[in-house]
Amino acid sequence: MHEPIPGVRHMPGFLDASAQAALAADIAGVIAAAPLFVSRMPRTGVPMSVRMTNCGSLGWMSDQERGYRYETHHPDTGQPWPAIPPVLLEAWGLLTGYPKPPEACLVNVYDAEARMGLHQDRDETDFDAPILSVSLGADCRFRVGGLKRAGPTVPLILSSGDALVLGGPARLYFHGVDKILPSLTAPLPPPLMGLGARVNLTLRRVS
Ligand code: MD3
Ligand code: FE
Repeated sequence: MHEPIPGVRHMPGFLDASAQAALAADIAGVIAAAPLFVSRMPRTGVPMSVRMTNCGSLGWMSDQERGYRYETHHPDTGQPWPAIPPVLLEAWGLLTGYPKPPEACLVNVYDAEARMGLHQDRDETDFDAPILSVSLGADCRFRVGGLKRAGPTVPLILSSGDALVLGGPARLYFHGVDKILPSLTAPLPPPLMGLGARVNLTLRRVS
């Protein structure tokens, strides 16, 4: 565990192979109940390259008409999001120490060509709570900057089983996923294999 950037805590190998496999099974269950969907950029309607779903009481989504937001129900099925798997709630308590549980767990599924442009996470009203990210599957080249889009950024490799906690000053830092590096790593654990190359779980307190 190291903190090259204040507020960014990277824990390589936080989940071992068997914990990753168990979590992958949980996430396959989430996707079965809440199918992957494609969010679109506000105004332009350009589809994002990442497919997503959510678990928890609130789920993040975006469409052309109403933009980035949290919703209590799945946009296609109209059902409430499934529960956050207990292992992720335990990781939240252990790694963030935040007194309240996460409300949202965004499940991002990347194929080999998917990217996520530099952005800030600011659709929440509680910026005091940290964000917890857990990665499964292929490595990715991730980038963290500062509070201004144009400032310098630091590259970071996220691998399967890694946890990342973003708190304090880093909570509002610009960040993005430059590239999935499928050749360098193991495939997604079996229940998720075939859905994509990399899955990231982002836990947030919203309100
Ligand atoms: C650094 N997802 O869903 S998670 C997102 O790998 C998102 O899917 C990426 O960015 C992914 O919004 C990155 C790690 C992460 C999350 C929030 C951050 C890094 C962050 C907030 C501030 C700084
Ligand atoms: Fe983000």
